[in-house]
Amino acid sequence: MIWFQRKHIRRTLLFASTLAVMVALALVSAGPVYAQDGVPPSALDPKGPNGAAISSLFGVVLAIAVVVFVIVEGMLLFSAWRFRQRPNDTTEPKQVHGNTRFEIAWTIAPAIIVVVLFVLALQTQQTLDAKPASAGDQLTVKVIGHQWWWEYQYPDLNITTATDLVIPVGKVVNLEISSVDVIHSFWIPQLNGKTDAFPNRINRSWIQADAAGVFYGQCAELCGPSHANMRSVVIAKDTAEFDAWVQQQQANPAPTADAAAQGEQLFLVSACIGCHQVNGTAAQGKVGPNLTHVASRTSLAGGMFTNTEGNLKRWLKNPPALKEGVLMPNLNLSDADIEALTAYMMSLK
Ligand code: HEC
Ligand SMILES: [Cu+2]
Repeated sequence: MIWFQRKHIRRTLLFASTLAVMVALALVSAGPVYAQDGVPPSALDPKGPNGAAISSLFGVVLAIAVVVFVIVEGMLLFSAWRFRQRPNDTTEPKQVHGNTRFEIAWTIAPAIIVVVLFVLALQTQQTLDAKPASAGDQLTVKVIGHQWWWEYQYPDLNITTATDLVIPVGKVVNLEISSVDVIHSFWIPQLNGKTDAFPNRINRSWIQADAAGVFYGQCAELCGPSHANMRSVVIAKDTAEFDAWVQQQQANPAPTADAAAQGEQLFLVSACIGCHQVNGTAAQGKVGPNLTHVASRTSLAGGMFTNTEGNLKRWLKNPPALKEGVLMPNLNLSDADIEALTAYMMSLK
């Protein structure tokens, strides 16, 4: 008996100290600072019809789970207390085995619950597939996963951009989701559930934002070392603002300042053009994000950094040092070249 108790105490101590070490590690390990930190996207705070359908299904499932939990735990605690050993108990309790009525009950009850959940999930699935009857004018965007950033092409508007998906408020936006390399999964928790992105296949989904706002997303399929650094930002704009954005994106930018013009010249004779496109120039590379309007985006490198002069410089200095496994190499640029290239990038509004 004493031996048992000592062992018990040892185990408790071991468990408590392991927990303490884990908590300490979690607090100490400071990861990179993401553009979206402080605004964790929550599927339980939906901002569009699809997000709302998913979140209300979650509410129902949670309610059922709470009822089951209370009943099961309640019975467990009650039995442990009611049938506990008392000081003057000398005989063993009555030994029982099996109870047909109970066994039938606890087989049928969960089966009914599972069927109910199945029907509810099917209904929600239908809601997600059907577009609202009122949906008039719609927009189509091709969402293309790359290791480790998302590309967006607006075929009807002739726009290509990355990381920031700009959409008009209140409109159905049809997403044609695919990938150029491995399997990714496009997920904006407040607007819709996950949709896998496969190479050589288009998966369709749609989103609609009820009001103007910024909704963060995260690649939801392990896709390599920088999977965690593959984020996305949906920016829903009112019609007038969206139209202004479209016009801006359709125009070819022209660097005005001297430093930017110098940077453009350097860019056009550097390795950059083998991987990046800038509309209206000789740069037609397709490996990295289209940079035509890079300065108009809120974040860089798959949403890892806010798009600032300082972060652009840090990026050009040594991308692999900032992003694990990144497909943009360190080009060993001099500080003067980084200045000029950054001025050019910042002129690409
Ligand atoms: C071998 C191909 C390659 C070369 C060469 C290259 N890049 Fe990149 N670049 C990429 C890739 C891939 C990314 C996306 C990386 C990521 O986010 O995972 C990228 C990202 C960027 C970004 C961030 C864009 C955004 O929207 O997130 C900038 C800016 C950039 N590159 C500028 C340059 C400049 C300037 C040069 C030349 C000095 C250059 N790149 C050379 C492949 C390349
Ligand atoms: Cu991923």
